[in-house]
Amino acid sequence: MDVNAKLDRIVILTGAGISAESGIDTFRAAGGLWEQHRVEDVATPEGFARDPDLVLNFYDMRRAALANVVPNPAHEALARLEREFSGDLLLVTQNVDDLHERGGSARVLHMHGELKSALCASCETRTRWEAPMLDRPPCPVCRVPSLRPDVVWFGEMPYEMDRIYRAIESCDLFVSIGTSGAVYPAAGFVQEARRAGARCLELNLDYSEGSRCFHETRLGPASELVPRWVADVLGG
Ligand code: BV8
Repeated sequence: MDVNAKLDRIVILTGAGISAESGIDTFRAAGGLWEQHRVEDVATPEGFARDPDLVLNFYDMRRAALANVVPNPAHEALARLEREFSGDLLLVTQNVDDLHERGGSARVLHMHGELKSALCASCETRTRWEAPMLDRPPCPVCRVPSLRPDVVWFGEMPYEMDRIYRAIESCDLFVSIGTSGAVYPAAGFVQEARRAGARCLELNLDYSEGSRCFHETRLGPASELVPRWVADVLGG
């Protein structure tokens, strides 16, 4: 099937794999983030309540590490698609890094939040944030020292789910890039897209848990597959 046939609306979902070649650890690769820390300890509200210093330090380290990495050609290709594609494009990322933005994408939906955002547990304000949180800085709005990473943990509701489902319901093409398909509700988006009649394309280094749901899976590094796919869409 020609996944790039007549295209008016594209929804893209990215995961840790699109940032892997920039040097950011994925979650489930050998030596990845979840090998160094149990998910339950660092990516759940219960883990945060149990040991806030461990969790704040885990995210402080990841936020600081952003200064040492740069976007790769896959991020830059999606920014080119945003600039040059004449139809509707929604870029949804599960990633909490800022590489899509630094690669030139202006409209990015971070469904799992962002390292460079702080959420106040007292007044629920979300604030752009670059500094550590381990030293309990006061919330810029209510001044209470109750900031947490503005990141969606397991058991918490991802952001803008209604907007995402509306876009999936009406898209011609759903493209998944660099994700294992291990975490819901993101892992279920491809089923929603198929139900809505969209063509579904997967660009990934390996087969994922959702590969059987895609019309086409292309295996390889994102820095090669994504620029080639974008050139095909824009040239087509
Ligand atoms: C929720 C932020 C509902 C934190 C993350 C069924 C339905 C709904 C929910 C559930 C369900 N079953 C279970 C649940 C609960 C749970 C869940 O899914 N659990 C799993 C373990 C089964 N889901 C949740 O809790 C979610 N919330 O459902 O709320 C609700 C309802 C009512 C009331 C309240 C709530 C919230 C989940 C969000 C968790 N937060 N991240 C942080 O970053 O620290 S999850 C994290 O892992 C990522 O954000 C991502 O979403 C997920 C998967 O990671 P990937 O990005 O895919 O990375 P991974 O390492 O796994 O894979 C990398 C891939 O890249 C690989 O395939 C690899 O081959 C590829 N790759 C590597 N290199 C390259 C490459 N590809 C291309 N090029 C390369 N170079």
